[in-house]
Amino acid sequence: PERPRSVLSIQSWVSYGHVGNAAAVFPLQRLGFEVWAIHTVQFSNHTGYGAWTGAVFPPEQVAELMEGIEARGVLGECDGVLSGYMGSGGTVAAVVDAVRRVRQANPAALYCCDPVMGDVGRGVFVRPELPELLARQAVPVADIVTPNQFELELLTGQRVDNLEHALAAAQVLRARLRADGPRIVVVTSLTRSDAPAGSIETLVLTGGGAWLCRTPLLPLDPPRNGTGDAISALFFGHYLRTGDAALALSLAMSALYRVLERTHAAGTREIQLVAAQDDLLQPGQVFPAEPVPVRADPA
Ligand code: PXL
Repeated sequence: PERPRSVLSIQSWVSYGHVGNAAAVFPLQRLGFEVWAIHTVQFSNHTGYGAWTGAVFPPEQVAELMEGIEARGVLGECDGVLSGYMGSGGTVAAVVDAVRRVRQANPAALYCCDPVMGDVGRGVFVRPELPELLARQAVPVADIVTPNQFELELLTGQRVDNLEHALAAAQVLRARLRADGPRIVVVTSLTRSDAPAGSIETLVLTGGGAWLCRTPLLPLDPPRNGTGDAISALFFGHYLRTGDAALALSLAMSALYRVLERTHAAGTREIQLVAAQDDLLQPGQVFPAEPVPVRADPA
């Protein structure tokens, strides 16, 4: 019998709307994954509204839930760990320990770290200790990192304004990932000065090359929270399915574009993942991933 693929997803939960696990669990399920969700916080809604209710869960709760899952004897069935928004600094160490436990049971499991810290419009929107903790503890054990342009600048201390800058910063970050893994950097929400006007891109850098995928930039104002969470989940899911980073990039960007088209048409503040569910696995319009020349790695 062929067991289903499984992903452990450690992120925020919101009752209303779609960010964190509420933007990642359903897309991964729609791609055919069993999703083991651990929530780092439980809020009424995302923090972009400026007001919310609910609580940040203590980091010990992540460890407690991991112990419970481990006691079921199933950790070896876990194909990947995905992490996103953490409510507190202590949660970073708890996630790193969860990754360690999973790898102990399944050395082939991959860890995809979305270093959720902020974005261009809002600046840093997480607790101030998180950027350094993510950089010091999570990035070095990750196989895949999915910063947006703002987070790539924050992690590397380099300005990202054009394609050359983006590739250079991605290479710096790539060198900090776990050496035994595929080492993939995914830069989302890339709007560089040398790209065609009215477009938005995602850049993927691997050991085998780099690719860009470009879609039209939809006039979404305010910006829709959760798009980064959804694209990380979609990229990770499509990569685990196919083992092909360029294909995963094309499918994830295309799916997200269809979601955002629906969101624009519906005029909703929350991304329309449910309405666009048929596009998550097989997007109705596919934007290609174009290879980008990479200067030889001096390492
Ligand atoms: O999309 C990132 C994110 C995740 N989780 C929560 C958030 C945000 C961004 O606002 O508020 C709870």
